[in-house]
Amino acid sequence: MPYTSIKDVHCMKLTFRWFGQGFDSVTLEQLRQIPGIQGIITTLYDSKPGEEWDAGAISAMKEQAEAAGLKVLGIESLNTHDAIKVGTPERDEYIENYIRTIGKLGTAGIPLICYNFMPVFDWTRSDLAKKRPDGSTVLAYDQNKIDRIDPDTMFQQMERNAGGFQLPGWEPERMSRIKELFRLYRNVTEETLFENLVYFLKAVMPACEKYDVNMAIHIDDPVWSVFGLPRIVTCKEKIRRLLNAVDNKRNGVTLCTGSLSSDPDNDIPDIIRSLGDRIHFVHMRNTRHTAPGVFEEAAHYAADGSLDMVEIMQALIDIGFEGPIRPDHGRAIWGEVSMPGYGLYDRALGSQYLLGLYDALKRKKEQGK
Ligand code: DNO
Repeated sequence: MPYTSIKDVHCMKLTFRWFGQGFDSVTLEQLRQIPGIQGIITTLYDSKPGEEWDAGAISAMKEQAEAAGLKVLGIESLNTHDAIKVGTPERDEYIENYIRTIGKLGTAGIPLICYNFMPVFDWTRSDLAKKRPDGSTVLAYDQNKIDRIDPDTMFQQMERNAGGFQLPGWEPERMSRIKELFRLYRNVTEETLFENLVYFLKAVMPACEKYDVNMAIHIDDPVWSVFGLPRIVTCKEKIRRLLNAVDNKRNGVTLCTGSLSSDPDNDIPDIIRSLGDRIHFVHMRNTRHTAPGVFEEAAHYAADGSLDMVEIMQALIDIGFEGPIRPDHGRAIWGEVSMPGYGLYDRALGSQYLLGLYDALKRKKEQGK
């Protein structure tokens, strides 16, 4: 039988998150050597939520990636200002900045924006380096621990344990105003947060259409209220409600398997099939569940955690997903020092497992099996 190349089988685009020079312990040159990588997902890490991005900085970011042989396939994150989430009168000014940034990203040919709409905090963990029996460490969440501390203490703990790296979504200047932020969100219920998100999305959709940019909201992490703050992107019904409220294909989702899996009742393959072409970006990782509200991250390999990674990949193939996908948080292994969750080694291992699943399942599908 003649040798047939599997090259053309890849259409889902393998990417890696990269925080930018000076912020990331991993280099573009290292990323480029990962088999199958097509591009990076990056950001202007020192920009502040609400700020309009500079066109020159966007081009420099692109040129730097391209010089290393990689494309910028998306932004993670372009954060929304608290005024937009709370719905204060200044929100329109910040939305205008966001719209202008969308225009600049679209003009630069960057087609995707991943963002979240969680009040005060981005993702939350109770432990940034939980030791496993094999000596590796992982990010972990234990609701019992969270219940015993206040937000200020949690931030201080996270900062102390981050190994000198600035954690994504945990900007020190915002965290120093934690009490003020909590006051700001005092009257924000799930319903007002949802309405403010719809208001924001309706305002940015025309720019997304004009400049061919997809908005992909990240799943809340974890998918329940932490410190009494509302959460609205948590399960199939709530995501569908959001997509229907702004029924434009540009309004889509970052399907994050790890965040969704914080609630084992979320049937991820079913959610993927239900969202279909409104999934613009995928974060793939595996988690291990020990008790309700208690989980830790695992290697991408299915048997290392609780998620059926094979079925999840099958669902992505079934909906014909061809967008960017990235291995999400890895374990810290082999003595690597990096931003918690974002070392090179374990994400590189995980990425090859994901490509293996993809190639095998895709070929089977094409052969009608
Ligand atoms: C954590 C990430 C999040 C994500 C944001 C998107 O590792 O998945 O920080 O980038 O929620 O805005």
